Amino acid sequence: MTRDDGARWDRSGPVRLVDSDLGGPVVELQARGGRAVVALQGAQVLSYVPTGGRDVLWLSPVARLGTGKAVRGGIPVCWPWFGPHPSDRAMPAHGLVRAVPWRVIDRAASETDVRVRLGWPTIEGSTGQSGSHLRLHLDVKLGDALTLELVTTNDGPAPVAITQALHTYVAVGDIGSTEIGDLDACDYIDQLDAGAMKRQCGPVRFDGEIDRIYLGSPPVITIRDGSSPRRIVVAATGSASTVVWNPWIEKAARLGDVGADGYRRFVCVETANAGTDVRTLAPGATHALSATLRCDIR
Ligand code: TA6
Repeated sequence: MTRDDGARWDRSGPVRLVDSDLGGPVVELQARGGRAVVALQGAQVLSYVPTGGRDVLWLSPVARLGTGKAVRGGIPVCWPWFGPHPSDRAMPAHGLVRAVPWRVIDRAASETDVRVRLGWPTIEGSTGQSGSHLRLHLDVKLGDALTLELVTTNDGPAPVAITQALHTYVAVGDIGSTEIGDLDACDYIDQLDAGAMKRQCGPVRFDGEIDRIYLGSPPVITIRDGSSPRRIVVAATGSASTVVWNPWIEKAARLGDVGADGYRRFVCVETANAGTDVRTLAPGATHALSATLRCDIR
């Protein structure tokens, strides 16, 4: 297997490019702290299994690469807009890069961790914002935790505003006994109530569809899975908003790729620049959005 730059990939090393059984090429990362799988399509992390534990990420039971559609699950990259396009409803939800093949730019391995850098193949014009020239790469680093850093650089002559998210599908034993305590007293935009601004009171618990953009959210959020001792910690940088979503029964049925009771097996906790947390990059400026996932009590 050769990389885009022609260098030969070894098939046994800690960073391997292989053809997955999902129908497309993936990068497999192996380190002392666990293993992860990143699809070239969308630079989408599909799996993260800490050593001695189980997958931190939920993946659709009907996930397929190469269909032209984004895969549901793992950590989709929503960029350069989150949700519907701000002005053009003909544009796809969650931006333009989830279903396109990214290029492997670099990889590295040390005693403690491994890393792969994937870049977006085209720069100018494809961001849905006329005349913009944005450069994008994603670093995926696996050590004792999994860190994703999504870096945008404005190579154009004018300021460009973006919204974005690392749309993490956190695997849980049962959504009904899952709670998130760190968002208490945070304001949120309720996407299910015409964008009404509301305030969180107490832990976030789930007994129906939830689709909220929390503003001013804390940098570290813990998901407590009541059905097991497991705690998943999501730590953010470059973000001042967190999206929490679960489709519940009816929306999951409409989506068609969640599976029979799949809605009970995940909660999306998305490290974002969304809602009013818009990031404007001046010419030559760079913005990095990062999420680190760690599993406490495996
Ligand atoms: O992150 C929440 C959300 O914006 C929901 O409104 C729902 O649409 C979800 O993303 C999944 O979007 P997708 O385009 O992947 O089906």
